[in-house]
Amino acid sequence: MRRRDVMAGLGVLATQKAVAAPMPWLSPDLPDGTRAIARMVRPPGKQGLIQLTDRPPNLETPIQALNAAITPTEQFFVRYHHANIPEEKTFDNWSLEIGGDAAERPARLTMRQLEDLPQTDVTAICLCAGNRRGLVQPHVPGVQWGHGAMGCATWHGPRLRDVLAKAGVKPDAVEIWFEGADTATLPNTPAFHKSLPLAKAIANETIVATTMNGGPLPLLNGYPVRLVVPGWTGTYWMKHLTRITISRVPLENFWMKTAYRVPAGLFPFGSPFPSQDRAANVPVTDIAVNSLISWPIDGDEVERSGFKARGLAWDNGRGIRRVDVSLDDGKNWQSALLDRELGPYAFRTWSLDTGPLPRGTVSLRVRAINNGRDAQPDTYVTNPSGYHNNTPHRATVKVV
Ligand SMILES: Nc1nc2c(c(=O)[nH]1)N[C@H]1C(S)=C(S)[C@@H](COP(=O)(O)O)O[C@H]1N2
Ligand SMILES: [Mo]
Repeated sequence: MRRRDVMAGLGVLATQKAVAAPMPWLSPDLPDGTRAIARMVRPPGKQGLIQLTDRPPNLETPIQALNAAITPTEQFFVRYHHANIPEEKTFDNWSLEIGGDAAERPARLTMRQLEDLPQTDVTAICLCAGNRRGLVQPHVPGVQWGHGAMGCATWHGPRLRDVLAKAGVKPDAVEIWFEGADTATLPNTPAFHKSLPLAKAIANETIVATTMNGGPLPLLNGYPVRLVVPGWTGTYWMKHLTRITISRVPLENFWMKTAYRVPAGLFPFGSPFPSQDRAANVPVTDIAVNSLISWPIDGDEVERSGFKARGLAWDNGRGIRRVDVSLDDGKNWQSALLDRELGPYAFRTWSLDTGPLPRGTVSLRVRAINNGRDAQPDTYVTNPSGYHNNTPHRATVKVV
């Protein structure tokens, strides 16, 4: 697939445009400017996604597709920092290079060699730290995401630990650095390279994924292989992986030192990435506890006899303890029924039977608590880049 084809494909369903047009797939709370340019697109190999920017492509999953523990591959969101996305055929002779000053020896692994390592499956949420940024007040710069910069899939491949062992990790290794094949269009844009602390890199759950939901990775989700870092935000999940560096020193670049950071002590995750901590700010790491009402959505009409509200809850892998739902905009709360867990890093689906309802308007709200007793705050925890927006999701519906 050629990059130009991908770009052309992004416009296929560009029909709705006006702010006032009915767009049930677009969050009503996004800034007007975003609502004006957002459009439903169908890139090659994908189904309906909401395009927020086209170069680089940033496409979110409509809330209607976030109604199950596993997100369909065809509607899994897409996030890029650079517009030069390689074509599939670039990877025909792909291999993964491993080296660095804390590697015992350089190594190079073909797809076949990756597939010959012990394989594992992990069902995990890829969630952009900026998910719901478009809903924070006051607005902050960055992609104005609604609710759909997230998805959950079953990923398959070797553990990163076993991949690193092919090169050998010296005792003084501190970080593992990652590079992908996409590049910037302008020469001065810093390359999107990211790193992980050794502990998370060699953790059981961290894998080099060669498949997604049982099929090949779509080009836009990281073909031929991507990193999967369960429990941590999407920024570390390097796509189109080409090179791994086992390093004695921290990675110092724009994407580590300036972007994807939050004020120190603001979020309850401790210090899982000490080599990148500074007194004033620390890297985003864990996924914050959060939840979503998948159905009904804002503006829906529901029956007076009652209905079954449904949604998702998730966190960084400690597990969801409880989901509470309010039918009166946060005055009274009742516990939802939690469905079976698909593993600690997956979406947990929930439901609640409302029982009979008074005619008029009902404002639903949802909030989750995890096994670490982390709860969703009532008001957004302000931070400069609009990360970790986990205020309770709300849906206002009409009872008829
Ligand atoms: N090569 C590459 N990998 C990348 C990125 C990127 O821009 N280039 N973006 C990261 C970010 S910030 C996120 S949220 C996830 C999104 O993964 P997806 O596009 O498969 O949904 O990819 C991560 N991996
Ligand atoms: Mo992201």
